[in-house]
Amino acid sequence: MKQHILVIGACGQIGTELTLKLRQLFGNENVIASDIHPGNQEIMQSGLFLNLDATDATAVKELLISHKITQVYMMAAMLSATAEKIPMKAWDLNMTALLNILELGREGLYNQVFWPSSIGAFGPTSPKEHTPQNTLMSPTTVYGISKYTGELWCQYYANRYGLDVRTVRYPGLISYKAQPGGGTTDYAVEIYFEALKANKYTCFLSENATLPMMYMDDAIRATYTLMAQPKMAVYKAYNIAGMSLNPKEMSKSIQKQLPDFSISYQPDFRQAIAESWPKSIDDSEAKADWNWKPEFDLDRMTKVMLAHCK
Ligand code: AKB
Repeated sequence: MKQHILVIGACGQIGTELTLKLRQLFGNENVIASDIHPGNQEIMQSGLFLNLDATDATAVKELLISHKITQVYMMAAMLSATAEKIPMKAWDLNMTALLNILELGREGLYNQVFWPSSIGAFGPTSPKEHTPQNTLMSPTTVYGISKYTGELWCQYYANRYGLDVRTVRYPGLISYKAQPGGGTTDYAVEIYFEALKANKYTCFLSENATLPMMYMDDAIRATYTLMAQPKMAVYKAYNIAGMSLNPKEMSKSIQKQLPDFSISYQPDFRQAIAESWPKSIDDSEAKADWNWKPEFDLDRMTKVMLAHCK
């Protein structure tokens, strides 16, 4: 079936690369980018962009109907560090945007929706190493609470209304086309830009703050591969793993290319968020159900990042 795709939150870090990839796969004319802010030149020039507030249910509904949308990627969200500063706004944005789109799915206004969860859905009582997909969650950040609650809502709409909703739990994502904004894992992008600009970086996490991370190409491939699977009998929020990294290991990888690069550490409030999250992720269900396999390791990613962040 020909897809008419809508990406909501298309100009953020993930939305930008996802939209460009979907346009490549399905045709520029079949993938609409929408956001409250315009995006980079590539997004704006490669296809239709529409200004859309994800919390405005009426506007989202009109767009779904007028463009006969079949598939939605609901990427609008506030990330963990910003969310801790304005918890009620974060809750409102993250939950309203999701619930609007789930309700419109229940009304039959599209066939399939992707909604991203995160390793932030886990909490300090979840196992730290090889954190299983199904385990004690109990997140302690408002972002994590919104992600875990969002997973439960997706499961509810899948079970009760048969909605075709799909989810992966993204690790920290590393990319160069669009900057992340307001996340705990943002250091892993900043470090490359600062390495090239100043040959040094002051990190807001401590040197041993190990977290699950992934290069963006792998995350985008996981996303469209999951969406291409036949409808699943049960909703699952899939763990996907790429690498487990800390700032010290990243700096060593950069030093292989830029031997004079130096790093210092000034951990701030984001350190506590990082400490509440897993260090590594067990993604055996994604491997078994849809052959998930990451392609990028740290040094390969560093080479690509340093070549492009210039
Ligand atoms: C964040 O740091 O908030 C995000 C995430 C891990 O979901 N990158």
